[in-house]
Amino acid sequence: MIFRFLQLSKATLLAGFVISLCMTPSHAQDLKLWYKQPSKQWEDALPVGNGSLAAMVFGGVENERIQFNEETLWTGEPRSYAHKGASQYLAQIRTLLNEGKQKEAEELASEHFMGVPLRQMAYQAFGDVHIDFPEHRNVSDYRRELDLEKGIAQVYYKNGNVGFKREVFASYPAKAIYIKLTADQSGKLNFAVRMDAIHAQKNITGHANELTLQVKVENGVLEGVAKMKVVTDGKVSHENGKINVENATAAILILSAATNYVDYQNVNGNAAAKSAAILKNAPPFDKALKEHIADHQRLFGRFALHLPVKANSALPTDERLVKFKDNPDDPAFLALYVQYARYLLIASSRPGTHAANLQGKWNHQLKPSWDSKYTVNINTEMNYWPVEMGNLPECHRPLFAMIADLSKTGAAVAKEHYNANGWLVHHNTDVWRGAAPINASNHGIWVTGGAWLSLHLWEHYRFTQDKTFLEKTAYPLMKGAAAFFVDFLVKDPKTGMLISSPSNSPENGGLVAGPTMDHQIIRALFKACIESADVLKTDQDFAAKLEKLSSQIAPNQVGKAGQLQEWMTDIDDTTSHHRHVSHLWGVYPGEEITPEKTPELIQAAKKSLGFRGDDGTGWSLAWKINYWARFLDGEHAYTMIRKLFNPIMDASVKKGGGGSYPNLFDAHPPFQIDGNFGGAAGILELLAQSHLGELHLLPALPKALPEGKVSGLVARGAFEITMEWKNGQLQRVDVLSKAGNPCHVRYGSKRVTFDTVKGKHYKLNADLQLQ
Ligand code: FUC
Repeated sequence: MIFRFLQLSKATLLAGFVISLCMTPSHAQDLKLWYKQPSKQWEDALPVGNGSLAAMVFGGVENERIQFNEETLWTGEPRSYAHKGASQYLAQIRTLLNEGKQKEAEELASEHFMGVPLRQMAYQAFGDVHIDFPEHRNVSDYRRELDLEKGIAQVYYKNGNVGFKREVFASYPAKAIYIKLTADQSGKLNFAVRMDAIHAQKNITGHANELTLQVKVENGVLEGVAKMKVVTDGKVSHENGKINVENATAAILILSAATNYVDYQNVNGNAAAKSAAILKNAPPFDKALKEHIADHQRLFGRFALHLPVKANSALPTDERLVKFKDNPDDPAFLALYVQYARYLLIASSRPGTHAANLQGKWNHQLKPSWDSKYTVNINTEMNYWPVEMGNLPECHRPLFAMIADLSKTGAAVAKEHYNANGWLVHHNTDVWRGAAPINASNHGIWVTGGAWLSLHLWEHYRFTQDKTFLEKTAYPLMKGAAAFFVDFLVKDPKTGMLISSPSNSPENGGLVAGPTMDHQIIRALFKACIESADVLKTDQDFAAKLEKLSSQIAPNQVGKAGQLQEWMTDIDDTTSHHRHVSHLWGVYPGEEITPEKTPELIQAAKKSLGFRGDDGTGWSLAWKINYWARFLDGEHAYTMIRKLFNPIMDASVKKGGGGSYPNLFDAHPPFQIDGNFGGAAGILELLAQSHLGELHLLPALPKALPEGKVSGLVARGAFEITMEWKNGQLQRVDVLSKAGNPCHVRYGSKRVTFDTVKGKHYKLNADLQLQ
């Protein structure tokens, strides 16, 4: 059957095209990733996303591949991972640890204390859109790019003397992915489009101008339906699940995808109906594009970072990345990296969607590394490190929704495993909100995942000063997380201090009593609850109880090598280069160890980090940037940034340290998105820090960034900073007070304090004098 769709005006289509094709790559400060060749591997392709849908655009010439995901397609089914009766073994495990019998404790825990099943479930690839252009064999002027400001991936080239353009975006308002194909000469666009998937259970059908892909996961109850509609001025025919378009000037493909997942307890959704409704309601391209750009810019445009453009800044992104290794004189590249992280947050974590997982939402495999789930002993939290400073507070919300779910599943685990009130999460979770210990007792029994996550609620309050949020959302969840530790903390027979046992210093040293990191996190959570109770004028008794317990928790200790001890006993291996440096949590993201307040502990923390060395996986490098920023050592932080930008051009190389792929995705290796976010947060920490109640401007500016300008950078207390620096010196700063709090500003040894009125700007000169 043949259809003709004549809704598109050729004149309009051609007008936009010519302008874009003339764009040259000379606008080096443009916030674009761009390349002169198509992707050779997945890690070259360019990501788009609207929070729930994600896609990777390869930009191939004869075959365009758009690999896509929908965030709720996971293996498994609703279940509680709690191990019935586990709490009967708690006392025995503790006793074995106290007696120094770690192996026996781990064995007992393996048998009776681990989650059921032992492993959590995996995030799944959904499908691929393939667009074939068999005539395109004589190609010149190729360019593909990702425009971070507009949120659009584009491909341009000429085939013979005809110019072709593709635009791809994932719209949050329309809930769909739009692909527009255009030729700059009338009727020259010919292609075939089809869908496919790597799932064993799949079904592809077509009808008129629509294609449907149904998939079902191998191990589990979830199924997905993706639909695509083709709208064109060309001739459309359908054969065997493939749509052919001939003699067109433009074509628009609209893609929707959905699953039967409703929430972690309910899988009774209707994937086909949801997917069809999205397509039915999808606005026409021009309207969708306009709404998409407006929606994207409302978030993206709040923050700007200008760092100088140098010779290498004009290069394509992959060449720029390679050049940076030996000649890092390309400050604008850091600005691009920060903005890319903001782009990726907007694309993977929007209100109403799930939190960004280990790969954000971008996954092309059925067995992705670590199942592309949520590892909460660093990785998931790191995803959200730049969200508040980067002025994207609403992108934090999916994490809060996940915490709310976990407070329920985690309460069952608190009861079943520890006979305790409140809730906790161990080191991982998945779409089913698993909270029990998984994988192995030597690292799966780690009790402070929920506590750390809860501190994100507190941070959101500190940055926004939103008291309603504190009262209704944050405090009840934080209180539940703290209540667990009121019951769980136990007296160490050797020191008489309260300790966290059994637990683990993430993935290092096995099951232990009293890892330093746990104590830092628990103290921070208690402090946050005490301060919240004070703000909300509530729960004074509970706050007093936390205050008392906090003072009894085992303190940070300095060991014989001058290091900050990772455990209760002084057994740190100073030759270990382990990727986790968990015991420095109190330096970042915590704040109990600071150069001013605890100089001895800062020295010890530096010693520990020195022993661990500068190498590591992607996220480990990113964490170290933040550590050095908090040590106020911009030079060392910059060394770590260079390492994070280490070019890894071939993604099949999985050995060696971390770095960045050609599409600037973080390489653990393999791809893990946490490093993108942690790295961006680290760069922002060089420009401003606000965790100690004052706006500390340019606290750790490296020599490599002597000048720049930032605007819309958010600080705790709800202040928005716009500032400029030159020759490594602050020139001027404008502080917007969003909540009317008193403002304390610090620059070097200068300090100033002034009262503010909500909504007013305060301008200060380089001497911090109000102008
Ligand atoms: C933790 C880390 C690994 C990896 C995984 C997802 O287990 O130790 O390096 O990042 O999470």
